[in-house]
Formats: sequence, C-alpha cells, structure tokens
Amino acid sequence: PPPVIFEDDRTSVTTEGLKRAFYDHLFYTQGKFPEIAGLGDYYQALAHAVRDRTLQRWISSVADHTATAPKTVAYLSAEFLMGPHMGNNLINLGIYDTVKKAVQEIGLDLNELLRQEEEPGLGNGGLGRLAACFIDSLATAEIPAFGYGIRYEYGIFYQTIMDGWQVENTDKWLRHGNPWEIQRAEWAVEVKLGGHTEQYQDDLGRLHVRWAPEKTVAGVPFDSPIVGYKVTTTNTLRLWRAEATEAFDFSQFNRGDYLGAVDKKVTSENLTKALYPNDETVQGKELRLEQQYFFVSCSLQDMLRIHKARGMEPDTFDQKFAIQLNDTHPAIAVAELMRLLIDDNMMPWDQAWGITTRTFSYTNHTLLPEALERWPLDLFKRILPRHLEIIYEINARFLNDVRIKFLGDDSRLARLSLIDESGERYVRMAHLACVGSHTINGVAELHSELLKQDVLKDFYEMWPEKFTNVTNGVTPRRWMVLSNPRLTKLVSETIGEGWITDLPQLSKLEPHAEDSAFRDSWRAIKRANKVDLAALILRRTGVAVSPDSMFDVLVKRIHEYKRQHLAVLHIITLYHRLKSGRSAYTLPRTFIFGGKAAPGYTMAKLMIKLINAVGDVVNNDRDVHDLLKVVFLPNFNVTYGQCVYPGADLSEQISLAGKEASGTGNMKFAMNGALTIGTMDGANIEIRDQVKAENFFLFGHTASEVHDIKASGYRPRDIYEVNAELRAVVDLIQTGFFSRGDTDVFKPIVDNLLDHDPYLLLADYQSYIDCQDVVSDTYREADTWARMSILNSARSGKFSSDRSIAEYAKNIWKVEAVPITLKPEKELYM
Ligand code: GPV
Repeated sequence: PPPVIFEDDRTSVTTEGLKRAFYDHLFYTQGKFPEIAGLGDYYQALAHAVRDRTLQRWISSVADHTATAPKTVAYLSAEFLMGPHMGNNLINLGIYDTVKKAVQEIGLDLNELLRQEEEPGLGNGGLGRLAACFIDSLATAEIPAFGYGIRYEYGIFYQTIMDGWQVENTDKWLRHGNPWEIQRAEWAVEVKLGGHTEQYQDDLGRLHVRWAPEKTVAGVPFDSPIVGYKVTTTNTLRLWRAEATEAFDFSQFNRGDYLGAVDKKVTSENLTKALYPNDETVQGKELRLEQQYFFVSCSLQDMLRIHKARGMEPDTFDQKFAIQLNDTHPAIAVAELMRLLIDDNMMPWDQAWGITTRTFSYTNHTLLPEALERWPLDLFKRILPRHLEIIYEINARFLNDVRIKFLGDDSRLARLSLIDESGERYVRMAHLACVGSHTINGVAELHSELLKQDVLKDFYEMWPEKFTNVTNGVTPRRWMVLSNPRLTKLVSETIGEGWITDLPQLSKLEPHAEDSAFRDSWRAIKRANKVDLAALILRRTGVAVSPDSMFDVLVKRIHEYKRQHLAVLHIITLYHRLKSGRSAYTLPRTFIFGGKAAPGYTMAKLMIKLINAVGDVVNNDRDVHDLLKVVFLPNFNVTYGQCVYPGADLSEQISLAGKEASGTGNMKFAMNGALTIGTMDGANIEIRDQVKAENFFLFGHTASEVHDIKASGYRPRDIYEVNAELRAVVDLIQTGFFSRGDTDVFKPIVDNLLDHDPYLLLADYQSYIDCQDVVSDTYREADTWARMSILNSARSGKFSSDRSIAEYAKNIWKVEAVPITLKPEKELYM
C-alpha cells in the first residue's frame, strides 16, 4: 500500500483501519447496525470507505493542476461505459488484498459485496467502453485529464430473453444512489435552446450577435474520481445532468402557473433521462441533438471557467486544453467553442477559428454509412439557430479554400460542403468535425486506410497531413488484473509486476510456452475460469455446460455486419453432420453468445431469436449427446465481460472485412489467452501480426476482395445452389426445423441471405467452416493449444490502452505526465 499521511478512518489502509471505516460508514452513512443491515448496506458502507481513500489523491491532483495549470486533455464522449467502480478502484489504489482481508474478518465475502454494485451502463458497446479504458490509462500515465459526458438516469436497457426474444427493461442504476459521484451544484451552468438570434451594436459601434433562446436548462456536474494505477494522479469524470433553471421556474411560478412550471421542469430533466440504445445507427431525434449540444456546451463552459480561474484569458485556451471528439456525437463543439469565443468573449473570427482548430481533434469509429450523423437542416435551425449561422460562415470560408485548391471542381464542393444539399438538406457532422480539427484518426490501421480511400477521401485530398491512425487498446487493469486474478498471479510470479503498466513485458512469458509445468498451470487457470463462467451461465440461463468442452465465445452488440448468424450457420452445420452420422467424432463445444440488439433493429432481434431457437433444439436433442451446447447469456455487460473473457477458449471475430473499425473485445480475449478465429478486419489484422499467423485462425475474404465481389455483381443464391452442406443448413432454417414448423419467423433472415446477403455470409461460409474444422483439430492437441494460448497472451502487449494513450499524448494532444505529490489533508484544507 502507498504511503499515507495522517492515518485515520478515511485514509488508513490497514486491515484494522479499513474495518473501522466500514463500521463508521455503516453507522453514519447508512444509518444501520449489523442486525438490520443487508448486503446492499454493506456494499454502500464499503464503497464509501473506498471512496474516502480516493479523495486525498483526488484533491492533491486538483490542487496541483489548479496551481500549475498544465495542458489538460478533455475527452468528450456521449458514452462512458465504466462498469463497476469498486473493484477497479481497489486494484488501482493497491488495496484489493487488504480490503478483502478486512471484509473477511468482518464475516463478509468481498466478491459478494462487489456483485451488489449496479454497473453504470452509460454506453452501448465498444465506443463507450473505449472511453472508459482511455480515462483509466490517462490517469495511470499521470496526464491531467477530464472525461466529459452525460449522466443518463437510465443507461443501456436491461436485456432479458422471453421465449427466445429480446425484451428491454429500464436500467434503474441509480435506484440505490451512487456512492462514486459528488454533485457539484456550485458549478452548474446554463444551456440555451431554440429561439432566434439578433444583431446589436456595442458601445464602440461594433456589430455582435445575441442568441435569444426559447428556453434554457441548467447543467449540473457530477464528478467521479478516476484513480490511476498505483500513482497519486486521480482525474475527474464529469457527467452532466439536466435540470430546470431556477429563473425559468420562477417566471412561470409568478404567473401563477405552478403546475405548468413543474411540467416544464420535468421536460428539462428529460434531456438526460435516457441513453439512446442505438449502436452505429442514427435516429435523427430532436432530443438526441439536444443531449449532444447540452453536454458539449456544459463542458466547454466548464473548461473556460477553469481556464479563467487559473488566471488565463481565452486567447491561450488552445495551449491549455486538448479536446478529443469521440466520434461526431460531440462535433457540435466546434461551432459552440466559436460561439463562446465570438459572441460571449467578443473575439474576432480569425483568432477564434485559430484557437478552435488548434484545440480539437476527431476520432472516427466507423465506416458504416448508416452511422454517419447528419441533422435535417430545419430541425437543426430550430434547436441551434446561432450554430447554424456559424456553420454557414465556417462553410463559406472552407469552401473558398477548396475552390482555390481545386479550381473548377464543383462536384467536389458539393461533396465537401458541411451542408448536404443533394435532396432534403442536412448538416453533416463528420464534415464539421474534420474542418474544425487539426487531426483526424481512425482506430486501427485498416480502418484509418479505408477512411482515407473512402468515407473521408475528399478531406484526405484536401488535408492529407491531418490524417493519422491510433490503434485502439484496452486497460489491462480491468481486463486482466481485476477480471483474471488467477492469471495475474501466475504472470506476476513468473515475470514480475511490470507488465501491468507496461504490457509489452508480457513477451517475457514466451520462453515459458515451452515449459510443460508452466503450460499445466496455464491450463489449470483457464479451466478454473471456465468453471466460474459455467456457474454464471447456469445461474443466468439454467443450462448446464461442461468446462471440459471448448468454450467458443461471441460477445458483442448484435449487428448484421458482425455476423452472429454466420456462427449460427456453423452450429447448424455441426448439428447436421451429427444427425446424419457423417462426423467421425465431434469435438465437444459450448457456443456462448451475448450482446444487445438495438430495440428498433428488427433483423438483429431476429438473430437473437435464431440463436435461442437453434439452442433449444440442439441442447435438448439426445442424438447430440451433449456434444454441442448453445447458450445466450442475457444482458451482456462489463460485469459479465469480466467473467466471460477469462473463461474463453476461442474468440469469434467474424465481421465482414472492411466493416469493423477496430473491435476491442478481440484484444480482451487475446490477453486472457483465448485464440481467435477471425477475418482480416479491424484490429484482428494487427492481432494476427503480433501473435503470428500460425497462432491465429484466419478465414474469409479480404476487404479488397469484398469490394471486387460486390462490384462484379454478387449472387449469393448461386453459392447456395452449389454447396450441398450449406444448402442443407439453410434449408433446415427455411423449412421451420428450428421453429416448430413455422416457416415465417426466420423468413426475413433466409430471404435476405439468399437474395441480398450484404455482409457476404455465404461467400465466407465454406472458408469459415473449413477454418473451424482446423480449430477443432488443434483443440484436440491440448498441448499445442496451450502453447498457442500462452503466445497469444504473451504477444498482446501492443493492445494496452496505455500504448494508445501514449500515442495520442505525443502525436495529437502534445501533453505530458504531471507527477502529483500526495499532500497531507491538513495542507489541503488549511
Ligand atoms: I460510430 N463503435 C461503437 O461501439 N458504437 C458506435 O456508435 C460507433 C463505433 C465501435 C466500433 O464498431 C468498433 O469497431 C470500435 O472498436 C469501437 O467503436 C471503438 O473504437
């Protein structure tokens, strides 16, 4: 444990001190005594005791940052998929084992207490989880940083499965309060919406614009500590909640319309009520645009307040803040910073534009056209009239530069314009982000290349120097140390603990792949993790699965491009072989699926139903002799991920090449010793480069082959006609074998595959099946598999988010570590 000055009930990290702190909070925070306290109370008491232990570091960090005003990162993201805080804080504070012991001595089980935490599911999937990994790595790298986002009252919905179908339930994560946040009412800001703009002259006769809004809402910040791993640096995750402004309430109240005022108050609070559950599709809803603008305006106002409080003028803003736009969800920040500088701080346009473009950088996270955000112009104008004017001005100046660089190329002007005028008019948010940023990056090598060749080609030709790549990563603190304590112990005993903050050190494990005793330990750990995962599966699905079978796992959001249904075609292929006695022997496999479908994405929901329908038949068919099991783990989230990744033998990363920007689950699996079956897509390519081709199961067409197949007129039905095994498999679905004879339910899937197949399942089918046969043969060679498993983990060092953050810091943000010295509380409050 780190040094502590003034040991007391709020700082002590001895067993005795922690026990005292626990009882103190049970009494004074929960107002309970052991005889009437429940597990929930015990969790809260422990959570408060742990939160106390973050505060000395947190305040020391803020005090140092306030005094020395270092350049600070602001990571703007509509989503932060944090997962439970407590376990992670115990790890990063370095007090996990002591707390476990203290809790034991009290007669409780730490794991059971950890399970009490409602995870903050304030994100959809990869994009939101990346933001969470990044703020962990920022704090660990001692880089001054804020995560800025939205404090949704309801996070991603809670998924249950009824009769095989997904059912959505609200996520009441705040039901029992959130011990990890501190509300900062004194730093609330006001956000305008709607209305119109007016010109006015100042005393010197200069023209300015004033925004007369239709309404205003208050943004109240809620702060959570983000503790770096075994360093003092503790940064802030600042999430905004919308509330009614007092002025607004009051005016209504004075007119005697009390209930009207209450009604408006409710409307204001609706703004941050719920997370939109669509992953990589845009809905074009007014409330969503309001959410985006709301958190962006709150965050920028907050940064300007901090900047001024540190004694600086807005003209040095770009020297002190580097703002990262996590996709286009916060892209309105470009226009908002311009507005704040020009209208509120009276700065001339050119100066404001210089500051803005030196401040922002933009990460693109997808190539899917349906995910590119654009707002209907009339809607945009109704909500953000001043921003539309500013965007018009940005556009006019930008298009003038384009005109000069590419003289006479009018179609290029139309393609690059911030306004899409090809039909109904739209504001193009990716264009705003590109124009307003000094750097634009994709999230894996292939993705960054495809951005330049395709989605952002015209911007690349305009500003090639703006484009770069930063391959994603994940934090080894949550995804190894916390999730996989058994592996962590073995690895640290073998190569020391340096790997935890310097993941490439895992390569020191390589020679041990040849040590049979080490391989035995490695396999025993995987086996124990599988026992844990099997217990979770039994508890959540009622299906008993054997840890002696291969655990073949596909967990991620449900999407056609991610091709969960290709995995289903494989399962049915194996089943069909078993039923027709054509398989000499089948390797026992447990297929584990998990993931949520957007509530309005009919095809994705049907894919879930198909997985469950196939599972129902296969799991209960005696001819299968328990050789195949198919389970759908409901409500896959960060908490379950912590059990799933360590217990996987095989990681399925089977998206159509050219569609998955990066993937990050692929990295979590590899670190924890799963082998990957995957396509040449996203970061799979880089994982394969690292672990070497012989330790990776590759199949499927490449992105460029996919391009050619589509260009030459793809006819999936032709493949179905000539491939007998595939035909048998599709026919089983088509004839209602998995739906009690109902030929209608799965018709949309089958028809789509045979007539359109936009994600080329049929084109990749045979290659996938052949590759899976190789997987089975390899798994039978337990020793070979163990070697490969060790090498996958040993060579996954590149995929730490510490490496990603180091690249952003050096190449994009130009920020440095600011080591923090822990200060005695006395010094901090006196
Ligand atoms: I855009 N991603 C996501 O989870 N939600 C989104 O709305 C968008 C992108 C994901 C990509 O699909 C992954 O390939 C990628 O690894 C992840 O963002 C983080 O970059």
